Amino acid sequence: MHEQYQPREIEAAAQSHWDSQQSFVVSEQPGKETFYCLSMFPYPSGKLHMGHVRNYTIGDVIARYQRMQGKNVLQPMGWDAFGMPAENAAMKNKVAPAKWTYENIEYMKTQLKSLGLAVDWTREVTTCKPDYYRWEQWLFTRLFQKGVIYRKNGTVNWDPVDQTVLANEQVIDGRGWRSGAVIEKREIPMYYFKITAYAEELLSSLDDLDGWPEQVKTMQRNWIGKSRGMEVSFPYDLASIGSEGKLNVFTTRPDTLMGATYVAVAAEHPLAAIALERLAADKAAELQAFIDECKSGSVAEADVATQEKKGLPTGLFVEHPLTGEKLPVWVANYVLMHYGDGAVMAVPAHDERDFEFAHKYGLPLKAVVRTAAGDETPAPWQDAYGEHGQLINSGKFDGLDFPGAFDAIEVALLDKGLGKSRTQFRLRDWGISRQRYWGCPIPIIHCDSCGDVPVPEDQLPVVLPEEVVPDGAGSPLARMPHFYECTCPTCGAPAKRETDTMDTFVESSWYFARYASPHYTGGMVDPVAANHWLPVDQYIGGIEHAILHLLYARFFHKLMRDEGLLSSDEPFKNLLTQGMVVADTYYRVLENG
Ligand code: ANZ
Ligand code: ZN
Repeated sequence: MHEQYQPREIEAAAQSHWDSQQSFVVSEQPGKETFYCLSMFPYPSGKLHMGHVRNYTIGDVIARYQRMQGKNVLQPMGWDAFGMPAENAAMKNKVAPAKWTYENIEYMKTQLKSLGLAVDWTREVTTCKPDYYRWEQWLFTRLFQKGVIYRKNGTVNWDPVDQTVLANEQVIDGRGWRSGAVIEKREIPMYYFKITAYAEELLSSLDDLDGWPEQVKTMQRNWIGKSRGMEVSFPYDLASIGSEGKLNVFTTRPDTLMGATYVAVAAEHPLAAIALERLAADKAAELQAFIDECKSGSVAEADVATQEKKGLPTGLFVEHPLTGEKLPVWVANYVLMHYGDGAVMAVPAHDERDFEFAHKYGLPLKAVVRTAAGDETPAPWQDAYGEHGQLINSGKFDGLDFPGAFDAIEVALLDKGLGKSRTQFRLRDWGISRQRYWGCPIPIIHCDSCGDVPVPEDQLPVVLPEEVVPDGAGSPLARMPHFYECTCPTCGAPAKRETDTMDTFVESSWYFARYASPHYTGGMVDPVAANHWLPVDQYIGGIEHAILHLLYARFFHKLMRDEGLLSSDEPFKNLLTQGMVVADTYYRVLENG
């Protein structure tokens, strides 16, 4: 026995003993209490970093503790292997993303193994392998047939020099990261998961997740963003617009209706097109230039929120639904076409964005909510007053509080057929089409006569060719006839295979379920094994995944439940989020060197 701990010797001996004994290989043992301990799987970026070590150590401690409690503990590991870094590395080093990825996996696996984690390596899952993603494609075809996946036009960042679509993070200050060209917005057909159909459940079942940090649940609630508001219609002013109709807006503050002093529409809104026809030539040209400007620039929500507010008057008017007063219609860059109705009733006294806009263009302000200090106007006007309060300057609604005003104004609008309350979610449907090479192919065939045909089950998987080195100019798959040329499964005519791949968040949305039966060939999961192990008892990972990954995984779990593949409602019973390791590691050199 050595006096000092000899890690190289002792750990190597212990690890080879565990290996030969298959100490951490587990199987379903009915009757024995199970514990599924899962750490978020790594992206094979090259080498492990301290964040990995920290994360996996936490998971390993929990797994070993539970084993010592006599439980049948599953602790699996795998690789989140598709993604853009592999394409970037490929372009830099002229090596295929597949080769780069597999080599990284091999190296990182030896690193992970040397940590001596109590992992059942027989369950290793690698998401870029066809035996994994074929089930993702299978589920896609099922959901497409059910209408849970659908196709519509989506807006993307288009790099006019590289002739390619860019991800939001590849747009830097409105320019392409490689070309430096000013990015344009483009509409292209994309596939969407109808996650909004699950918005209500994704929100309400958060209440059952007692083992999740409150902070993460709050972030998810805010992301889903349920708001009760009102649909309000502003009748067209016949003289200026030239036809009858109504402008619909969505507002969460119907109590401020009497304070609306103008309305603003998105650049893509139909009223903007009407304005172009009716304005004098010079004004129309100016408006057209502004609309074009709005269409360029990044599509990222954060960029839209922080950009300088700009707009132009259209010369059109609408009528206030309750007073009949004529309100000018503006086109404004802060109004989003794909949110609500693509138009807002602007209340500069109580909405920050409207305040900034009205201030810039000299539009009137009308205060309709008394401030907490009891003032009519927060003098001097430096900012909008966004709090709820008692109504003022609102005629018969004066004195009402927020809920009272909400109801009374709804009654008044219903009476005129110009509005009704509506629940709205901030959550959008999940667009998963990526014009990238290193991802799971979308299993759709486009036929001139049959339309979008899902690839039949016996033709799955649609295998991604691995010997490809992308060059950054669009997806290489779109230039590979032997990949995209095919025949229509329905009518047998020549057809074209979809060349877009899926968002890599799709793979990480169900890997936890695949670990229950990683070698199962009869389906996405073996339902018996899935129900044996799931839900995960303890999930461990970085806080940076608090919103998207966890929301998509919860969504997928419910999709799989509704396919009859598993029976629980939620994938992760307990969640532990570790912080990110961002600082330098401090160390001290001992006297002896
Ligand atoms: C009038 C108003 C007065 C508003 C006020 C707010 C405060 P959430 O909570 O995110 O759902 N809005 C509606 N559609 C929009 C669009 N397409 N683009 C940009 N903004 C839009 O927000 C709903 C609020 O966002 C709505 O309520 C509307 O502004 C704005 F004192 O209407 B509000
Ligand atoms: Zn066909």
